Amino acid sequence: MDIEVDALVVGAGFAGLYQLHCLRDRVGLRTVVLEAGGDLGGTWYWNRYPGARCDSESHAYRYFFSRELNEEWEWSERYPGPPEIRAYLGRVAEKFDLRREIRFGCRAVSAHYDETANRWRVETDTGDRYTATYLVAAVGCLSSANIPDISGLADFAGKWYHTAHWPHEGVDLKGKRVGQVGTGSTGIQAAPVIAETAAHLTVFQRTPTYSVPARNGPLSAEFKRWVRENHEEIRAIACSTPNGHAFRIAKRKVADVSPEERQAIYEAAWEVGGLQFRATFHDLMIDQAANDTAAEFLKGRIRAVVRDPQTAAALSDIDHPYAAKRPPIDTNYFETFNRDNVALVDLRTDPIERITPSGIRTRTREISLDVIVFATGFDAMTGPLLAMDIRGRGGRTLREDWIAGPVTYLGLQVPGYPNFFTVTGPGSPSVLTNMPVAIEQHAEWIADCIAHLRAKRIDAIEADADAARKWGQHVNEAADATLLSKAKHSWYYGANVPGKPRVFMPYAGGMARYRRTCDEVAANGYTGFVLGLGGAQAGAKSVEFGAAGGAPGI
Ligand code: N01
Repeated sequence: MDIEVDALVVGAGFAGLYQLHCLRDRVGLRTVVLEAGGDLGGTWYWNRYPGARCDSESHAYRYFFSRELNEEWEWSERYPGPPEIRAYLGRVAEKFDLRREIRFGCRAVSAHYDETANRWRVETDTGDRYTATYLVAAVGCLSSANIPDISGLADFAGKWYHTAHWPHEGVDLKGKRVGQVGTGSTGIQAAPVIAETAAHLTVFQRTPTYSVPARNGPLSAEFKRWVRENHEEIRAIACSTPNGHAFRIAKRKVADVSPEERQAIYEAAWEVGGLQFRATFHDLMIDQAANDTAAEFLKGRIRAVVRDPQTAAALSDIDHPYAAKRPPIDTNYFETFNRDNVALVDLRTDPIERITPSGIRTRTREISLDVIVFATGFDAMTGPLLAMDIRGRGGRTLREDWIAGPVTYLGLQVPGYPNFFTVTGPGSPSVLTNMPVAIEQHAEWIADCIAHLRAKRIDAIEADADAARKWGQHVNEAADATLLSKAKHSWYYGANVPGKPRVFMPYAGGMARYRRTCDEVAANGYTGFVLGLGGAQAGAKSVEFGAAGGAPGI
């Protein structure tokens, strides 16, 4: 079936839903959303592993565009779990009547730009063909599962699962010997819950990681009322902090306080729990000596909790600054290693050699398993985009153009791909922020941009190649100005996927600063973009982003 629309949005998570609302209801475009999953939710549709929970606090993990929506909705816990987030998105879809434009179970497999017609031609795995003037990828940053290529997996006689494709009906782990590979944010959430039901859990750890207790719990009636009554204040904080969370980063530096005060600050933050721990000092992410103090505090906590000294040493021998890799938060993660039915394998000293029919063989032993859980993360940021066959001008593929790493302008557009937008694409703050805040800013910017094009009868917008090159430089400099650059083996650099170019992908200059840059670009006539096919109505191209330093957006 051939279907003609104004705008085609790919993905029906937080990003796709709001993009649909903006384009259809504010700009007045005929808009359709293609969604591979069977329902709304994006990452929250797929990630149903034991212990899955958001690590942004619920009062900030939401849309801010509608006060009425927030007055009607009440989160039950400090951190929402997937069912509650899906229920929230369901309410949003119902309130704004979004479902009728969404095609579920429909994966976009290719998107080719037809230069003659100035249209995007998109094909789906259901055989539908769409033609659209504007194409918006709202495919998420962490939606392409990374399943490690460990030899022997096909011969494993038990069952194996990746956390991001957890069966919706659940997995009965009762009485099972489970091996969990991976100890990032996901693995740290999953292990304590798996350990409660499995007969035995072996955690295979390649890189030890810091974690701070989440301290989840039900929200009091008083707090819920405060959230309802302070919509604008919460929004103002989330939109002005570098990381999009509803808490401010302290202005003080580590050296401003005595060691005793510092200890008291860390202890208080430890009790409060969650990502606020990294907001205790302004310089934690830019000064190694400052970061060392937080790192030592957190390593000390691991050693204090974990009783077996060898296990404690393996868990706390962390090789990167605190929060240089995405910092997990947990509920009883380190405590789990005190259970009789849990063991840790340190892959740095005893690496996996292969998977056998009956379990996992490391260099020194074979561990018998009924179930393997891969909590091994994602081909982040570029993975979901490159999974589609996207072709721009001259039939060039995005794969070719990104062979050395993603090239974007503001994480919003790619040179050579007119009228194609990415929501929270590589080069934008995205994963370094509280995602809904970054998503809202992008969806609104894209909608305003398209409204501008239509009002001025401009047929296309395309990132200028030179502006994209300069932006890429700026993204690198922003990362280099922080300690994020000290963890070159993180997924921020694509290091978790063999063969992936090592390029720092998100923008570390902070969400608030990024928002200002995007606003200035638009206000100045879309500097750095070429307006109109052939550049006939080219916008000014000269564009400066200033020095890269400043509080990082994490
Ligand atoms: O993935 P990860 P994740 N052999 O890449 C290990 C978000 N998130 O799913 O560190 C053995 O962080 C790998 O080891 P190493 C959040 O942004 C949000 O945990 O590469 N091990 C690592 O331990 C987060 O950062 C929430 O050496 C292998 C683990 O697998 C992002 O998702 C919740 C391996 C992967 O960690 C990704 O987190 C959960 C191999 N071959 C996640 N390959 C919220 O609450 C990989 N590993 C919002």
